[in-house]
Amino acid sequence: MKIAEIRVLEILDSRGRPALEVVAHLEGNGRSVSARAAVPSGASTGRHEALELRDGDKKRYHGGGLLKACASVEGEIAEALAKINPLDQRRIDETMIQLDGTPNKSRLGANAILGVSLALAKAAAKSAEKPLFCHLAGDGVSLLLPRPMMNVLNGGAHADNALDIQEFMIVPAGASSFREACRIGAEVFHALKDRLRKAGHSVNVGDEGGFAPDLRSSREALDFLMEAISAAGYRAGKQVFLALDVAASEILTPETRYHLKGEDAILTAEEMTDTLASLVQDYPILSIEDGLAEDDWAGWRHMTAALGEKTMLVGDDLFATNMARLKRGIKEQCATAILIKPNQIGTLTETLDVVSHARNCGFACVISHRSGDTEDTTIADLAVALGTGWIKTGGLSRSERTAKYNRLMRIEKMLGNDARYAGLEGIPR
Ligand code: 2PG
Ligand code: MG
Repeated sequence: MKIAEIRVLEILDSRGRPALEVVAHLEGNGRSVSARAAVPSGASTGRHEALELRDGDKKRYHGGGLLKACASVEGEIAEALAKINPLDQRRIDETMIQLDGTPNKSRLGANAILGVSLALAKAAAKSAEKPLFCHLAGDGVSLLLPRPMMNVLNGGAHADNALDIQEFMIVPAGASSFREACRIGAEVFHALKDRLRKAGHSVNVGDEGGFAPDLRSSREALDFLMEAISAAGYRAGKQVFLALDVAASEILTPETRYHLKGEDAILTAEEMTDTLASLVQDYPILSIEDGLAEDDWAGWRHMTAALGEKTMLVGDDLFATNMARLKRGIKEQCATAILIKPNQIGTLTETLDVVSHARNCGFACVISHRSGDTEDTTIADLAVALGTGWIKTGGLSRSERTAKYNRLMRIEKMLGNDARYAGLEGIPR
């Protein structure tokens, strides 16, 4: 088959901001297939991410328009890819990287490049008449349904409240299947709603579909989670675990201190580590993401030595799904896991390379959504295809979040007896 046409559209993401959607059409052998992919967008965006190109024209979408990125897709990119085999994903992605010519994809836009990369991958899967997760899974890779990290309390840049920590997540690792994990997650979510409401708190949801009550301290938030887990009839630390995304780059002061406004504290990296260590001591927290800021390598080294055996330490802004940063982290013993967001780097091939390098070095990989997301479910297929065992894709409300959970339940059903849920594998009990 060959690439017949690449089209693009400005659609809306879950926050009502423009998102880029690419539709790729392939033709050949008397057949034609087409597939679409949408590119999500962050709020707590790291400094080392590839560049999301926005127009800056205040007259459209308050500057957030994507006409320049759209022009990249239908102009230069479509032209450069016209003769390339649509099944050769590496060549497609390398061609776009070279065409862009900048280290952070700022000329054509990482959003433009990723949209094309993913739409062509999905079209290639269709042309092979395979679901995306089968097409992306290499031979001999065992398909694994990931443990979901469900963000049920939203704070930080994702909510209009005083919670310093951006994400408080529940992880139903003790479930027997992904479908059961979703049921447990939803039951705890509703038990949490009930308890928050009874305590007089708002039960409106934040950007990622978790509640966003005006709680002040991390411990208060964690206590609500512990109560909700037991009120729903589950045992914390046996069936349901907790995870945090501190998103610490967002609370860094110019003096390289961490400002916990809700708790009225300004901490050094060592003090932050002690604070997190005491939370790990008191609650069944199996993972902490971005416990320190994106360029605090010395702090990360210390935190990893102090906490790396007790809980998974995930680098999000720290690594930005970037191979060079990951290699530095591995060399300097910073973090034990990496968050994988395809739009932080801008092509599928680079995303896959980072996952494969991380795993070869013993790092865990958590496939992740963005806070501004769409109904696109590519990351669900990616998590199964790569068998990473972890996905982070929001709370148990808002369709852009549940779309990923629903896709994973459909995949599990499709796999039947071959479906395997990551469950408690590798989790200290
Ligand atoms: C994060 C993400 C997703 P954002 O920090 O991990 O939860 O947030 O997309 O705003 O960067
Ligand atoms: Mg994060």
